[in-house]
Amino acid sequence: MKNKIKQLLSPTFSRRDFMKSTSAVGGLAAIAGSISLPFKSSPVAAATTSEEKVVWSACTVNCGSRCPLRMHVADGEIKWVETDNTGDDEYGNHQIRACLRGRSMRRRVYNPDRLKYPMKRVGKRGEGKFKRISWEEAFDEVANNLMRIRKEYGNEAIYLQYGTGTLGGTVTKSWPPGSSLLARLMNLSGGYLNHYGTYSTAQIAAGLPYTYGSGANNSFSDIENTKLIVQFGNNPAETRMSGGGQIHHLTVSKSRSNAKMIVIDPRYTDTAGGREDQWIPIRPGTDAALVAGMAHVMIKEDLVDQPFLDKYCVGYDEKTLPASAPANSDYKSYILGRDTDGIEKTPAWAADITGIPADVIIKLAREISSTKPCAIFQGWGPQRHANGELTARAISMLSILTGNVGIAGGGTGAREGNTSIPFVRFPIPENPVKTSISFFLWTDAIFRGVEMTAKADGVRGKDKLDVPIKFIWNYAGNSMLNQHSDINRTHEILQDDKACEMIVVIDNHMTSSAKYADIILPDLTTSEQSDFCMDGAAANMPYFIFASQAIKPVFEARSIYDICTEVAKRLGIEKEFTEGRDQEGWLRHLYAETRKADPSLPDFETMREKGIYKRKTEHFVAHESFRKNPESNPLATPSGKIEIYSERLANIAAEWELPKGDVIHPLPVYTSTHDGWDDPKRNEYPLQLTGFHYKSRTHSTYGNVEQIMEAAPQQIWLNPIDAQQRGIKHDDPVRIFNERGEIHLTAKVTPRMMPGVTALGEGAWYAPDKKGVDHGGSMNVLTTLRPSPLAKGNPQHTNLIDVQLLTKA
Ligand SMILES: Nc1nc2c(c(=O)[nH]1)N[C@H]1C(S)=C(S)[C@@H](COP(=O)(O)OP(=O)(O)OC[C@H]3O[C@@H](n4cnc5c(=O)[nH]c(N)nc54)[C@H](O)[C@@H]3O)O[C@H]1N2
Ligand SMILES: Nc1nc2c(c(=O)[nH]1)N[C@H]1C(S)=C(S)[C@@H](COP(=O)(O)OP(=O)(O)OC[C@H]3O[C@@H](n4cnc5c(=O)[nH]c(N)nc54)[C@H](O)[C@@H]3O)O[C@H]1N2
Ligand code: SF4
Ligand SMILES: [Mo]
Repeated sequence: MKNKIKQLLSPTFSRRDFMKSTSAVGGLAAIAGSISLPFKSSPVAAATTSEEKVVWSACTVNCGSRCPLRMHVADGEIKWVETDNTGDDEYGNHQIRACLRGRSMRRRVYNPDRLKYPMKRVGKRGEGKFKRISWEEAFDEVANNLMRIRKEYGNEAIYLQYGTGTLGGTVTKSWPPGSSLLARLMNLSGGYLNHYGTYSTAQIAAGLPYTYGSGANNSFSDIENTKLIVQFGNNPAETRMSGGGQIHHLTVSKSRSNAKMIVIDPRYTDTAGGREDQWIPIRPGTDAALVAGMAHVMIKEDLVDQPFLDKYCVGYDEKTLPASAPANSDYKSYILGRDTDGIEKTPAWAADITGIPADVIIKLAREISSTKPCAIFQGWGPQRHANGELTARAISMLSILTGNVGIAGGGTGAREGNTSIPFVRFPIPENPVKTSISFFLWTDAIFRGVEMTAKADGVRGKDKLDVPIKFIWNYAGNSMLNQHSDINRTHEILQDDKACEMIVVIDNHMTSSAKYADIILPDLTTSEQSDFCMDGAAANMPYFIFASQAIKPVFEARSIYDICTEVAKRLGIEKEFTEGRDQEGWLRHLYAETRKADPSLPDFETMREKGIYKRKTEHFVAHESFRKNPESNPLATPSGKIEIYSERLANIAAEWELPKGDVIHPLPVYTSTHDGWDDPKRNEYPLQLTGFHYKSRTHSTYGNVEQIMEAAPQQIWLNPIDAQQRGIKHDDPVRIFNERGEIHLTAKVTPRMMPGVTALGEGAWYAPDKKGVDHGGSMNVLTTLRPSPLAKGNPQHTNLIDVQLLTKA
């Protein structure tokens, strides 16, 4: 492994490697084989000088950070990669040092999976058989199908798929899709079916605003003012890596306050990793029960902040319940068992559900309520569940009950906050189509689109969908397959090319999603073009990067700006699309607009030369002005207060059509769910399976860099007790399965995973054999397409499985 890491950082990755490995790869083998590429017509243009130059570039993937890369280029080739060298080690002027993924960028640029030419599907959809076509053919094919489908079904049949592969760019920005160049193109020609919500934050973003009117929390930098940090399923050591990432802010500010840190997670995470004072493993999907058990202690022992609850909140007790609410529907009554379910939410009750001993729950409740201020954060792991909307609101209850909202060192219980430097984005005309669906229901919208309604499926802007999805633009996304749920079912839905008639994939690599394309358009990487890059989760040191073109485009790859311009030409809207500018022209224009609003920013040429601009801002304290004066600074809730009881949710619960078992509730209650710890299905599939975002990849991106895969291999995490029961030892090959699919992988047997629960890093590359068994460890083989109740989002961490030792047949 040591060797591999050395290799990863070494400058010797030759052009020949690129070529050699190219011809060794499945889907592209046919192409590479049929077109011989002599060395002299290599993909990388010959340089006039062998002198090395250093070019600022960036890693623009969706990991929550965003890192500058300095590309060392000679002979027209990236030889090696460094990162930020501006600033120093002083916090606030620190270097934004890229993680190992970003530093392996040239292995993504020169990857054997790299898409080289436009291609057209020749086999069945999903088979991965393509033929090379010219760009002219490709553009004609795309434009003609767009016009045909538009005419036959209307613009509502055209969908922009979720894709976050290059959300850090400006011209190249892939997410939110409504801010992408494709949205500009489509909105100039009739519009497209939009989506709301994200795979990242569906449940918390849908739920928490009912409580606070927003999802804001204090910045991590504010931890220097706290006494106690509590992290619910929050793992910035893996999900916000790098010198610019939140993990750096957490570590520094924690060392300044010397605050104690408690980590609540079914896994012992890298964020715990010796920094924590206590790790409390919890059964996935049960945080709301833990909170209720703690609330019981706080109420019984008179530890709640009653004046705060009376002044700032709605529905803690009868006093502040809205008039429309039935008797005993307040939070205190729920906890004390005076509501309709009649169950007292004692620590013992919570212990049965969460797997956390009652005495630990009691001690935690006393500690959180007696240590002031206390900073509670939740990652997005707890909410990526079948009851995630309720869980997100429940966790925030701890901050509310203890009166920690709106003060330095306290917080709201949401995810940590960020600041950014305002930047003018590409102008996107309004979408003439007003309909939108949940980002997660696009597969439904393909096979039963016209059955989908507002009340049953969360269709917005209309009572129901009029047409199914017929055309998909998939730009910088692998959510056509790998990142979406229930891969086997999704495969069936996509394979029918009479249903969705046209899929256009614009990517750098032959991903599993690209295999489902009808037309593949090879895009440039960030290294092959110029762009402004930003929007990292950077606490109180926001920054942006000017990424210059480091190398010429490889093979026939073209930029998204070019691609959209060519399609616009065929749709007769080229002038409207380009407004007479090229990519550089737009960068200059957008930056000039940005500087108009903020003349203190460096000029364009300085940015190009210096590469990065950083700014130090103050701590961010969420809802500080509300805390100071709630009358003049109300929250964005209907009452202007913190709504523990939400009248709006009570109305939705009464009006919406929900499948059996789905719960929408005005209070942040605990509910049990399908595929949860107490689902009867557990007799058959006894282990819970959660996902997590893994350091070896950003979702699936970088998942084909061999050296990184070896440094942090894909394995299923399994507690020694569960392993022993099954005769499994560390590194043994295992079958992982449920009713939806099967994966073969090796086991990581570790006490870092709580008993009864397993975990897989999400995003591994799906690698099915002929029987459909995945050998890549892509966990969406096992996840469900059933959406969560309120957000209609992805419950991708709620799963039941079994694991068996894989014995050779
Ligand atoms: N089971 C499970 N599934 C999950 C999750 C989970 O926790 N569990 N997490 C979900 C979450 S939070 C998210 S955000 C989604 C992410 O899902 P996606 O947004 O689909 O993320 P990636 O898999 O990284 O796919 C990004 C794609 O962009 C491509 N790409 C990278 N750079 C460029 C570029 O410059 N140009 C072009 N054209 N393409 C580029 C990459 O090759 C890759 O195919 O996954 C979701 N899926
Ligand atoms: N290296 C890397 N960084 C990334 C990404 C990546 O793919 N790779 N993806 C980026 C993106 S788009 C996103 S949205 C974020 C995702 O950020 P998060 O959603 O916060 O990340 P996860 O790892 O899914 O979940 C965080 C933790 O929650 C735990 N968890 C799961 N279920 C529960 C539960 O029920 N209760 C509790 N208490 N904990 C639970 C998991 O074990 C995990 O340790 O990360 C971003 N950063
Ligand atoms: S993957 Fe994230 S942390 Fe790593 S270099 Fe890229 S932007 Fe930075
Ligand atoms: Mo995400």
